[in-house]
Amino acid sequence: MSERSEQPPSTAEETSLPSEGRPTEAELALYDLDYVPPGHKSGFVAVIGRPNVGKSTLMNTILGQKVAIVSPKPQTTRNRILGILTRPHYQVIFMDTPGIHRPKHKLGEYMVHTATRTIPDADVILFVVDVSVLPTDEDQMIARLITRRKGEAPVLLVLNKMDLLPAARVERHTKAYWALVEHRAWMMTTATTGENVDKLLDQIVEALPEGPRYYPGDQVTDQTEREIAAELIREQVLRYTRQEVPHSVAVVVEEFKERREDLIYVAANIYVERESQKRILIGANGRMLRQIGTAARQEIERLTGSRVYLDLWVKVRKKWRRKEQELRRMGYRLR
Ligand SMILES: Nc1nc2c(ncn2[C@@H]2O[C@H](COP(=O)(O)OP(=O)(O)O)[C@@H](O)[C@H]2O)c(=O)[nH]1
Ligand SMILES: [Mg+2]
Repeated sequence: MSERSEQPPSTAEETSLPSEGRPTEAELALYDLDYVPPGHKSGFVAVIGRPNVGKSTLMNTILGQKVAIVSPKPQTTRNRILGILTRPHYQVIFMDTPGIHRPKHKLGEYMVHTATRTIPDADVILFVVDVSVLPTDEDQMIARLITRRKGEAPVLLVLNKMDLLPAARVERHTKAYWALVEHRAWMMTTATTGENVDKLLDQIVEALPEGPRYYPGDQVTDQTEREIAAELIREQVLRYTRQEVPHSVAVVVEEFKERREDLIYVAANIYVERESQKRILIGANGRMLRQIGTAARQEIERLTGSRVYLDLWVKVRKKWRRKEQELRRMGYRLR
């Protein structure tokens, strides 16, 4: 915080004086796309890796807020999500991506395509792996994709989940990952606690080219409030359901509007592929849906800073993950 907050103005009148509470030069400059200090660095950082290694957690930790939802289930992230970090002398634009894997349906294909096409757009590639286990064939596949990339974007290797790596395996595992792909630098991190994440950020900024500020300083993501709300609902569905249900779920926010000054009305459909999944989601006497609804509402209230009325409906769309047209309706379109 600034010093101003330590010395509250003595009267209400003072607060309205133009000299009080005015942003400093440096603060103003953050929001001014045309003002770029000499040596300003910026660029797009593709966060790639196989499912569940901690890509979204890492981005959220760096940004200091939840921009992408996270869950212990693989394939949580479905779209490319921007996370923007603006500081006086740099702007890092993270592109969080779905995990690269061997797709089994149209949704999977869409996800892998979304992830791989960030590679040529990137100024820096963050290749995130789970260092607590040895490289898998998916890691190898991603390493090949990176090696074959066109252009010069440097690769930073992130050995995440260091907290789960037993000391006796440190050498063997790190060597295996170092050998996987040519990289400019590497860092061992624990994304959940933030261990070494600041050092990784230094490496990222170091690797960025000089460039303009692409987004205003107060913009943290490219998702709309509606899209984030839909994701927060899906996050709770992932949290409370098991087995095949999580992957069969899509959430679409149909309405998002301020009913009163202090109340936002949100209506959303949760789509599943089968009647049996719908029954699971609703639960005995509607208990499951209430649980999901309450938790999601609290998350949306945190996001908006307002009270929220959440109206949730569960609907069946047979095999939506396999149909192009249905994917588009659920909001999964290449952008
Ligand atoms: N122990 C541990 N768990 C982590 C770490 N980073 C992420 N996770 C967990 O791994 C799971 C997958 O994380 P997520 O960010 O969704 O992975 P993504 O699929 O690569 O985006 C979640 O349960 C996270 O809490 C870490 O450094 N250590
Ligand atoms: Mg993710």
